[in-house]
Parts: sequence; C-alpha cells; structure tokens
Amino acid sequence: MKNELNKVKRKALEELTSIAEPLELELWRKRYLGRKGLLTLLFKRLAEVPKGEKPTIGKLANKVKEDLTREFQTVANSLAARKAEEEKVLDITLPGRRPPRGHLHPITRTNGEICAIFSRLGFGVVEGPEVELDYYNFEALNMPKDHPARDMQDTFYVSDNVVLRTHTSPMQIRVMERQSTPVSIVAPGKVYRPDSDISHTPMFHQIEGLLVDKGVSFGDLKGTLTTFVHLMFGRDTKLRFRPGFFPFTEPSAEVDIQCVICKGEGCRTCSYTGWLEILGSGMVDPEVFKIVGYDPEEISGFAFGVGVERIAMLKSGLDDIRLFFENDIRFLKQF
Ligand code: 2NM
Repeated sequence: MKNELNKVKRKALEELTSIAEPLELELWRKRYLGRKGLLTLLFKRLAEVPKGEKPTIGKLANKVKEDLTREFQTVANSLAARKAEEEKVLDITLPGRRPPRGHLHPITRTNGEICAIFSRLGFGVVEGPEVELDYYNFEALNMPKDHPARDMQDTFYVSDNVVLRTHTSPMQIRVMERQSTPVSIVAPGKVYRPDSDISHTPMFHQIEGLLVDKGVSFGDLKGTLTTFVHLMFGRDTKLRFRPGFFPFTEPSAEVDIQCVICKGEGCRTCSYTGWLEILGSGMVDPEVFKIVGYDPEEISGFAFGVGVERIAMLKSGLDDIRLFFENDIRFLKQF
C-alpha cells in the first residue's frame, strides 16, 4: 500500500510536468483526484490495511493527496496566468488600427496648384531631364561659354558638357526644337544651384512658362501673369512690373506683388518695401528663336519663371526655405 501510494504520487507529478493545456490538466485531475481517480481508489482501500499500519499509511495517503492537490493548484494558476497574458497581447475584440493617412508634400501641392492654373489658361505641361547638356542649359539660351551671365548661375558640373540644370528653360528649347508654333507650355521640375542659406537650398523647384505665336505682345505677358497672380493670391492682389535682365529675354521684367503679410504697409517679410518679388519674365530674345530655327520676323513670344518654394512660403507665411527639405514630420503634418 505504501509503495502503491508513492508510485501513484511519482507518476502523477511526472505527468504534471508535461501538461500545457487546461483540458489536459482537468483530465489529469480526474485521473488521480476525481471520484474514480487512482488516489481516491487507494483511499477506499485504506480499510484493508492492518490496524497497526493504519496511522502511518493514513498519514502518508493524506500527505500524497495534499501534495497532488497543491501541485494541481500551482499548474492551474500558471495556466490561467498565461491565458490572461495572451488575451492582453491579442484582444481580438479590439477595433482595427487605421493606417495613418499621408498627404502630398507642400511643394508638390503648390507645384500642382500652379500647373493647374496655367493648364486652365491653355498651357500644356512638359517635363524633362534634370541632368542636362550644357547646350540646352546655357548655350541655346544665349549664354555662350564665356558669357558673364553664366557666373550668376554657375552650377554643378557632371562633366565639361553635362550639368545639373539651373532652370527648366532647357525644356522650352527642347520643345521649340521639335515642334512648330504656336507653343504654349509650362515646364515644372527640380533645378540646382550652388547656394545654401535661409532662403536658398541647392535643389529647388521651378516652373517656367513659354508662349510663342504670331503677334504675342508684352501686353499678353502682363495679362497672363496678372491672371495667374489673381488666381493664386486673390483677385485684389496688386502687381508691379519692374525692368530686369535675363540673357534670353529682351525686354525683361521682374514681377512683384503687394506683400501678402502686411498688405503693402511694410514689414520684415518684405524688408519694409511693401512688395515681394515672385516672378521673372520677358519677351523671348530673337537670338533664342534663331537658335531653335524659328523666324523672329514671323513670330514673337513671352516666357517666365516662378520659384515654387517662394510661392509656398508666401502663401503659408514661412521664413525658412530649409524646413521643406528637413523631412520633419511635425512640420509637414501642418500642411
Ligand atoms: C525666367 C525669366 C524670363 C525663360 C525664357 C525661356 C526661353 F527658353 F524661352 F528662352 N524659358 N524661360 C525665362 C524668361 C525664364 O525665369 C526666371
């Protein structure tokens, strides 16, 4: 009897170590401690034990029962704890997490708005290479190799004849080379210049426009750019056309708008002038037309260039262009 009790105890404890599921544990409990369990059956046979051995065997039987019951409780507790832990990690009743929703970069959005306005005015949108031949970036735009205007736009050279474009005008040349008049296009895209400070990044975005046809006048330039400014900044925005210089236009004009911050009163943004420069423009130089094979006696045209960052900064009241390219999500989220 003593041996049988110890054997049942050993076997029961050994089996208990490999139990990992509540159901297995319940079967184990029934097998040893249940109404017809092995230990319970031994208890029923205690009556057969000779009188003299009864106290020792009885004590041993009670001790085995206590031990098995305690071990059962320990395993039951740890299985319950594991289940609770699993439910904490994986609560299938929780609603799903929505993936965070992104949006366009403020420069991409401003670029799209500007192109949309010119598109409405009948301009096509063309894109082309950022790595350009010196010929398209400078030479064909009336800037031969020794021209002083190149100093203003000195750039990143890939090789003697290949540069990162300093403006998107090379696209105007490429379009004029392959199609006849009339031409009305805008060319958006990245351009590169070796400047870097609070108002310049070595890469920025530009949109250049070109309109060529019989009888295009400076009045057409003024009308088109005035309409653009009114659609971009509001109908009551005042404009100012100032004389300027570009090697590829004659005459040339810088376009200012009344300061959007102070409405012309004078403030830090406009350096207390009341005006902000937003565009460069002009009538395409006859030399450029000759280079692409157009006859300047037959046709004329105007061109202009807009800085996308500059427009985006003015519309949102920012004073540091570098913020656009630091990729700080806390900044970008505000747009
Ligand atoms: C500007 C300002 C003035 C321009 C000129 C041409 C071309 F190819 F027709 F000659 N494209 N873009 C131009 C003219 C660009 O940007 C400030």
